[in-house]
Amino acid sequence: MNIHILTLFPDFFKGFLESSILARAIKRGIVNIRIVNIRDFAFDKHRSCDDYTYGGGPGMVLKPEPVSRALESVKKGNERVIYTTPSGKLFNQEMAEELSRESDLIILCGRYEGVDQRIIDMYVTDEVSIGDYILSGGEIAAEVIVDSTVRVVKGVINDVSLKEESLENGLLEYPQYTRPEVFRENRVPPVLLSGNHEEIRKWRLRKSIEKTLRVRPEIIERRKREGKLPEEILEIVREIKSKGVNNETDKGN
Ligand code: 6GU
Repeated sequence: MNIHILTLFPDFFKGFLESSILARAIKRGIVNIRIVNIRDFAFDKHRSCDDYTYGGGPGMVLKPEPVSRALESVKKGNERVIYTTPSGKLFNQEMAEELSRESDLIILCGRYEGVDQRIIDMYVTDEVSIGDYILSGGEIAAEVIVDSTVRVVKGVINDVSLKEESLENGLLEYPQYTRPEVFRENRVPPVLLSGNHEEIRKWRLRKSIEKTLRVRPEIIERRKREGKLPEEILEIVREIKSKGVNNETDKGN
């Protein structure tokens, strides 16, 4: 997979590309990431990339010429061009999985008040936001998109861990423990030491459901509407609800 990231702040990506999973995927040749400095395509005297907004108002807008030249320099054909902006479609795991199946991606990092609309109209296939808050630029969003996309590219991390973690049943993760068995008088839940795999599976499922009902109840409601919750889960949901959702913690016992 080839990813081109177009930005006015290429230094932003220095540490990022050296981070573990990504660095390994790059080293193994599974992904290829190129950072393109938009300023290298600004040809006027001051190499300026932004200008005032027509119609008046605060903030600067990314000029179309340098951005289009930068895009043309990396575009091969009909690959997706993602523009990071707080007014885009909300990014999620499903999008990461969809993007992970593409062979080429271009990500244009938004800055200032945004980019000239003609760039969006002419080149952008996906306007993407990573959440309902404002970042000072699209670089962090681009990193989020690349990280979550690359780690689900086939062969980057092993299938078993992907399947386990991925909100496969749509629920949040159950609690995890490692040694020691007792830490400052707090024991690991005994069921996890029992060796009874079916009991462990049921305990984890219940913990996942409890946590989801507590912090993201809308996930359960949506999955229910979509008919995506198996009877085993529905039954536990009903049981927990009849007792009232435990609003404290997800401590083990
Ligand atoms: Cl993609 N860009 C900016 N500037 N802020 C954001 C965002 C993107 N997603 C959420 N907030």
